[in-house]
Amino acid sequence: MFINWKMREINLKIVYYGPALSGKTTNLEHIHARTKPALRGELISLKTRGDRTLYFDFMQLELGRIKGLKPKFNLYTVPGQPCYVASRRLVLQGADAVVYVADSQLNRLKANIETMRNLKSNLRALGVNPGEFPLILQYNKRDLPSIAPVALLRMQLARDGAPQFQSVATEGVGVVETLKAAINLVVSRT
Ligand SMILES: Nc1nc2c(ncn2[C@@H]2O[C@H](COP(=O)(O)OP(=O)(O)OP(=O)(O)O)[C@@H](O)[C@H]2O)c(=O)[nH]1
Ligand SMILES: [Mg+2]
Repeated sequence: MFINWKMREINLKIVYYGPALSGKTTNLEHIHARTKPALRGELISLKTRGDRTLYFDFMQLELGRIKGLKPKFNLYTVPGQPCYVASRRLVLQGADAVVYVADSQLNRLKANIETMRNLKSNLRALGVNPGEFPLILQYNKRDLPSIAPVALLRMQLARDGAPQFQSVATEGVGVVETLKAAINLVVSRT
């Protein structure tokens, strides 16, 4: 969180985190396409040639007011590929909340668990207690055939009380609900 008193702006950071190809960038693309241009900035995507996130995606949303201040939500995605572990930590720095985008496919269960472990270790390295950090879970790709039951994903990934959503990011299902929950969580702690 960063407050610019001169501009009366409050900057809040929400990071979409998760394994490679889970749908993080797709979430931001949908949010960008659905938000009025007056309320949002450009979607900045730094991609590899194969359309994979190289460093991060970024967009800014302006919504409502908090205590007389204008909130600016800075949305980021991390690159999910294992080789970009250092970039994930950099992007995570200063986050006010994380949306964990899990890939529901059974053959990605291990990758989901590993990336959750990586998130927790990165939070600890940044001096944050993962047990108290605002976390929202999104179980994505619910349209695909070989997916894990939500109960299994919940058992492996979730923490008691963390908001959870099922989604099909390519169709925009569950995307806005997830973002709203993240915004609510961040605002309630501001
Ligand atoms: N069937 C299906 N495909 C999806 C869904 N969400 C995303 N995809 C597809 O999954 C692929 C990866 O999506 P991205 O949004 O680029 O994934 P990412 O998490 O940003 O990947 P990295 O940047 O490599 O970490 C793309 O081909 C998407 O179209 C979904 O809900 N259902
Ligand atoms: Mg991406």
